[in-house]
Amino acid sequence: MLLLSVGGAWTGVGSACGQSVVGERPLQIWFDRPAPSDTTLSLYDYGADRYWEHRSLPIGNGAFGANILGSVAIERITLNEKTLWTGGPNTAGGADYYWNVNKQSAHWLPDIRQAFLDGDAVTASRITRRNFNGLAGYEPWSEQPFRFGSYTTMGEVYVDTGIDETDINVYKRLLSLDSAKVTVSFASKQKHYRREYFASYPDSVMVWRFVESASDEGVAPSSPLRLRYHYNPEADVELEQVASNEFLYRGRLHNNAMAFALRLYLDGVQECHLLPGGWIEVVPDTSLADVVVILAADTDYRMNFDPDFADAKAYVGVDPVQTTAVRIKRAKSLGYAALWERHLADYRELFDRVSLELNPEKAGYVAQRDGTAVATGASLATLEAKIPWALPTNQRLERYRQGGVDPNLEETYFQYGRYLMIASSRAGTMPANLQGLWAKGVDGPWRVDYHNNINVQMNYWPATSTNLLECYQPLVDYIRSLVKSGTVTAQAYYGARGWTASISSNVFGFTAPLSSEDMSWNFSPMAGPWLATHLWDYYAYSQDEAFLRDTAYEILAASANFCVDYLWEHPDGYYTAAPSTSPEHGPIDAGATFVHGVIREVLQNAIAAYDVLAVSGSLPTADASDISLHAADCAQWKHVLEHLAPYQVGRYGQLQEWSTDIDDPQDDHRHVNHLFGLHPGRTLSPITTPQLAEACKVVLNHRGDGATGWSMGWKLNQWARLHDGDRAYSLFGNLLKYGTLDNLWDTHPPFQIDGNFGGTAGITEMLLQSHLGFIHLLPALPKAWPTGTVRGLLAQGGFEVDVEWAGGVLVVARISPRSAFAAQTRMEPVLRTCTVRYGDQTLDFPAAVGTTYEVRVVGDALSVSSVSSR
Ligand code: FUC
Repeated sequence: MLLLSVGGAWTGVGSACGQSVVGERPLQIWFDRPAPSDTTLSLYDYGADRYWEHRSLPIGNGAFGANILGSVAIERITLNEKTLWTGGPNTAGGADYYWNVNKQSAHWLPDIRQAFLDGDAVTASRITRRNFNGLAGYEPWSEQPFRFGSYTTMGEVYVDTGIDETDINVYKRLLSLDSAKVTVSFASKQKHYRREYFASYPDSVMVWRFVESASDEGVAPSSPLRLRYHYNPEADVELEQVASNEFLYRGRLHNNAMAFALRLYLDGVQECHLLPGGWIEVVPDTSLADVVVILAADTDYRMNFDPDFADAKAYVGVDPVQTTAVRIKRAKSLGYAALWERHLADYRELFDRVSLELNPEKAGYVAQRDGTAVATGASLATLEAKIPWALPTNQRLERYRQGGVDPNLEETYFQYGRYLMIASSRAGTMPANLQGLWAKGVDGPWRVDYHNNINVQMNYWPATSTNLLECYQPLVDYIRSLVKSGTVTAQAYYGARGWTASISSNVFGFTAPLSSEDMSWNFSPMAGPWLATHLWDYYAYSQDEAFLRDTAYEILAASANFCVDYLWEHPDGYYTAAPSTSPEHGPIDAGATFVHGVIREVLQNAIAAYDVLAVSGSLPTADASDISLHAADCAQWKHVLEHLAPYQVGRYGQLQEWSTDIDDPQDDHRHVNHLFGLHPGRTLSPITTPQLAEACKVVLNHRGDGATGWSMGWKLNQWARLHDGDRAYSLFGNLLKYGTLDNLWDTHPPFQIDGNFGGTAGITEMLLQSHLGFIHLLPALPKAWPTGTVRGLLAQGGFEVDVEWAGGVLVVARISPRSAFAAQTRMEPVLRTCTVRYGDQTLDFPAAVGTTYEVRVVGDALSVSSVSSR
C-alpha cells in the first residue's frame, strides 16, 4: 500500500479496506479532524448540532441509518429508523380524529369560478382560503394530540473509548462510496486505532467494529469500551440485558404509542456489565482481533395500502422485539466477515452499475499513476494539486468554491447521490424523506416529511436514469399508500373521481391540505397527479408490463380521472385549472401553468399506458364491460388533452406562470414549477416546441442561477433540457459551491437531501436524455468536460447506455437493450426500435436484447458501426 503524508493525515491509496487502487479515482468523502466528544447536545435542538449537519458521515440500509461523528474519546453515532414517526391514527385522539381532516368544500367551486368570471379575484381567493385548507395543524404545538406527526430520531449511542484525545495524529474519518463503509482511524500515544461502520441491507443490521492497530489484522481494544444509548426524550425506554453480551432497548413514543426496539449484540468480548447512568461496560477479549457491535432496530409500523379508517392500529403490525431478535440471531451466526462480504456484494451490485469519468487527463490520476510524484519527493503543493482526493473534502470544496478545477469532486458528487439513494431507499420501507433517512432531532425541518410539491419527486429523479430501479420501490409503495385516503380528499374538495394528495404527507396515508389558510403553499391538488407521473416513468425505464398492469394502471387512470373532474370547462372552451396556484408565491389563479403542465403529463401517461395494455390485451378487468369503460376513460382523456388551456407567452417573451401576464422579471423565487413541461415533464422542448423552449429560457434567466440547494438542482436539469450545457454546468457549480455542506449534503439551508438527488439527475440529463422517445446523446455537454466516459445509464424504452466523448464530441455510444426489469413476467419482443439522436442527426435501428450496438459519427451521419453480443 502506498502511503502519502498529506496535511498531517495518512492517505491510503491502496486496495485495502475497500478503497480504490492506485490509478483509479477513489470516491470518498473524508475529514482530518474529529468532532468534539460532546454528549450534551439536545435532541430537541436539531439546528444546534453543526458537526452532525456539516461533518458527519451517513450510512444506511434503506430503513436503519446512522451518522458517524468520529469523535475520539467518546464516539457519537446518531441513529434513525425510517418509520419512527409520531402522529397517525393511534394517538389518544383515535382513528376518527386522525382521519377527520378533510373539509367538505367541493360545493364552493362554482362560486369561485363565477367570481373569476366576474373579474373578482379577491372573492375567489377569499373563498379558496377559507375552505380549501384542512383541519389538521402542521406544527406539533398547533393541536393536541398532534396527528400529522413528525419523523423522529431513534436517538444516539455514545461509545466512551477511554482514549486521550489531546494528542491525536493521522486522524481520518472517511466514507468510501466504493464500499459503503465509514472508517475512522487515528493514532494516539504510539497506538493506532481503527473503527469501521456499515449498514447491511441483506442482513438488516448495522455493524460497528473497533480495532487497535492500523493494519487490517488488528487486535481488540486494550481498554474497556462503555456504551450508552441516549434515546428519544419523547419516548419511554427500558433496557434489558437479554444475554451476557446482548442488550435490548424497548421503547414507546409518547405521542402515538409507536413501539420500537434497538438491540445491541457485542461480539469479541470477555464480559459486559451494566453501570450506573445507563452505561454498558464492555470488556474486550484481548486475544481476539476486534470488538464488533451488531445493531438491529425496528418499529411496530407496517405499511397499509387499505387502511380501515376506524382502526387506530391500522399501521401497527410488527413486533420489533421479535424482528430485531431474529436479525441479531442470524447476524451472530454469520459473523463479521460474512456480514461484510454480503453487504459489499449487495451494495456493489447496485452501485457499480454506473461509472463516470470526467476529464481524466486533468484529474490528476494520470500523473499519479506511476508514482513519480512521490518517488521524486514532489512538494506537498504539487501532490495536492495532482491528487485532489488527498485533500479533506471540506478543503477540496473550499478550493472548488475559489475556482479550483476538480473533476473527481464532481464525479464524487454525482456518485454520492447514488450512494445516498441506495442507503436511504430500499424495498420494504417508506421512501427517502426530506433528509433521506438521517434526521437529528425529536422534530425536524418541515417535520422531515414527504413534501409533494417538488421534494419527494426530486428525490427519485436519479433512481431511474442512474440504474437504481430497485430503489424506486419505496416511492411506488408510498404512492399506493395515499390512494385510499386520497380518494376521500378528491371527493371532499373537488367532488372528483380518483385520488389526490396535498402538500405534505407522512407514513400514515395523510392526503388532506393542512390547516393553514396560506394557500400559496397549502393549496396543492397537483400533489397526487405529479406523484402518479412517477408510475409511468418507472414503466418507461423498466418496461415492466406486469407492473403497469397490476400496480400502476389503475392508480394512474384514477389520477387522470381526478384531473378531468378537477378541471373547469371554461366558457372560452378550454379546460382550465381554477382555482389553482403556482407554488409557493403569487395569487390564487384561474389557470396556473404548472397545473396544466402536470395534467398534460398525467393525461399523456394514462393514454400511453392504456395503449400498451390494450395492445397486449391486459387491461385490468373484472368483467367484459370494463373494457369499454377503460376505452371511454381514454377517449375522455384525449378530449380533455386536446382542449386543455394552452401554454402562453407573455410580454417579456416568458412562458407565463399565471393565466394573465403578471410575471415579474425581478421575481427570483426558488420554485420553477411552471416549467414542469420542460422538466420533469416532456411537453416543452427545444426539439418539439422551439418557441416555447425559448420562452422557458426567458423564465430561467429571470429567476437567476442562485437559490436554495434543491432549486439550483432543478434549474440545472431544466438548462440541460434546454440543451445549454454551459449554463447547466454553471448551475451545477453553484449547487456544489453554495448549496453543499462539507460532507457534500445538500443544504436548503438546513440540510435537505433533494438537491443531492436533483444534482445527480441533472448531471445525467447533461449526458443523456430519453424522455422524448429517443436516446439523445450528450444533449448538454459543457465546455468544461471536453473528455469523459459514462457507463451504465438507463434510457427510457429499456436501454442501457455507455457514452464516450473526447474533444467535446461523441466518440462512441454503446447501447444495450435490457431485458424487462421483471423479465419473467413479461413477453419479450424480439426487436425494439431504437432511435438515437446526436446533434441534429438521428438514426433508427432494430435492437435485440442480448446485443450491444455501437453508434458513432461517420462522416456527417450517425451509424451503427459494429454490433456485438454480450
Ligand atoms: C418546499 C419548498 C421549501 C422547502 C420545503 C421543504 O415547500 O418551497 O423551500 O424545500 O419544500
